[in-house]
Amino acid sequence: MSDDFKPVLYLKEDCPFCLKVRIFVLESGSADQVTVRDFSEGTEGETQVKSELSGHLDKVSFPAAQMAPGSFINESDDIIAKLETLSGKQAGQMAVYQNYVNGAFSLAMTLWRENAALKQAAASA
Ligand SMILES: N[C@@H](CCC(=O)N[C@@H](CS)C(=O)NCC(=O)O)C(=O)O
Repeated sequence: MSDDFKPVLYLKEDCPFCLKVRIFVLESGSADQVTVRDFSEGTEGETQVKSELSGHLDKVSFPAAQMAPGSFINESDDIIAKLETLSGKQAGQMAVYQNYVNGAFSLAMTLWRENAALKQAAASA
């Protein structure tokens, strides 16, 4: 493995799961230990990232990460666990991260589940 390799994070704009990873990276002070590939929905950047990841993940979702050359993972919590090891910092000790996960992120998940249930009820009415 090249000594120069930095884990690559594939982060979509406006994705609440990606924001968890962004906050972890910033609050842990590990921004210089990773390379971030940012893109927005519907852009050429998204097409490129998806084709780059498609052969490496069963199902492409974001955030995704290449933690070592050729070793790809997704699932935000799995990525954060790897970044905890890399940075030596614990998400549980981070005030901004915890504030986001327990506040806006949790609310977004609740609203998403309620919306999905309402759509399902409306479709079967
Ligand atoms: N359980 C996953 C959920 C990730 C997820 O649903 N990400 C959305 C974006 S917010 C996604 O990848 N959607 C498909 C896409 O954008 O192509 C995680 O924690 O990483």
